[in-house]
Amino acid sequence: MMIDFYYNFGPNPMKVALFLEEAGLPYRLVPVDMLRGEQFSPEIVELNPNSKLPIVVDDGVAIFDSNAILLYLAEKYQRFLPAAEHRAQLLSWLMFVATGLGPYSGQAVHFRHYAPEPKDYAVQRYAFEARRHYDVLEGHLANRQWMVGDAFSIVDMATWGWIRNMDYVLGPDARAELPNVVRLLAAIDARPAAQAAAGLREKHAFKAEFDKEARQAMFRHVEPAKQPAAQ
Ligand SMILES: N[C@@H](CCC(=O)N[C@@H](CS)C(=O)NCC(=O)O)C(=O)O
Repeated sequence: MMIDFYYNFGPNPMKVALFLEEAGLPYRLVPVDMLRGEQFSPEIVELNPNSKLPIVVDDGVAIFDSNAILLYLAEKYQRFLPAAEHRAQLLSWLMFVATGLGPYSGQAVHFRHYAPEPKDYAVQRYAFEARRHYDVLEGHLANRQWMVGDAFSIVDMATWGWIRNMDYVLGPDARAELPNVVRLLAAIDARPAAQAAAGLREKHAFKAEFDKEARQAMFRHVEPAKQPAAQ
């Protein structure tokens, strides 16, 4: 049994890295360099028509989208699933991360750090929505140690992928106003598996320079890649 893990160090692949390390499953790393546009290669598109990471191929079965991967692996290997009575909460919070926390945080990063001027309205909109989702987390965690039930689960892993990037998403001042989120982050960061997942950074030199090639891969709405000549 071997799992192929197509990854980079983005928030979404890191959730899956944490699961694989926590579960102690044997896996092979397949780095995909998104600043070089490798996510658009035929091999990747075949596995994930959406051309994004992470992707896992487990026993010949390909699965994409980080939260789907977490649920799939948790159910398959019966690890890090909240108790059955918490099933509704598991689905609600996993979808909250998948459809709210993640996308709004991602767009907040885009507008805050990458968009050209004028961008005030968009920065305000996405900073507000990202922060609103973090505030929902903060309230939810006020009287509980973990996201769902009373044990560490895949929902904490999904949340970790984003909250470990809190400063970059919300700016450095937010931390002081989100003590419960910071507490969850510290509890997960202290786990050896989280340290091993973070250590994957040393295993491959991903491209760092955000040059024209990177913009052609990441910002195709403004910098379309050169199309191959018509036959
Ligand atoms: N909903 C997807 C989002 C995946 C995603 O946006 N991944 C980023 C890295 S964290 C990516 O592959 N970006 C490449 C691109 O946008 O071209 C998930 O949760 O897995």
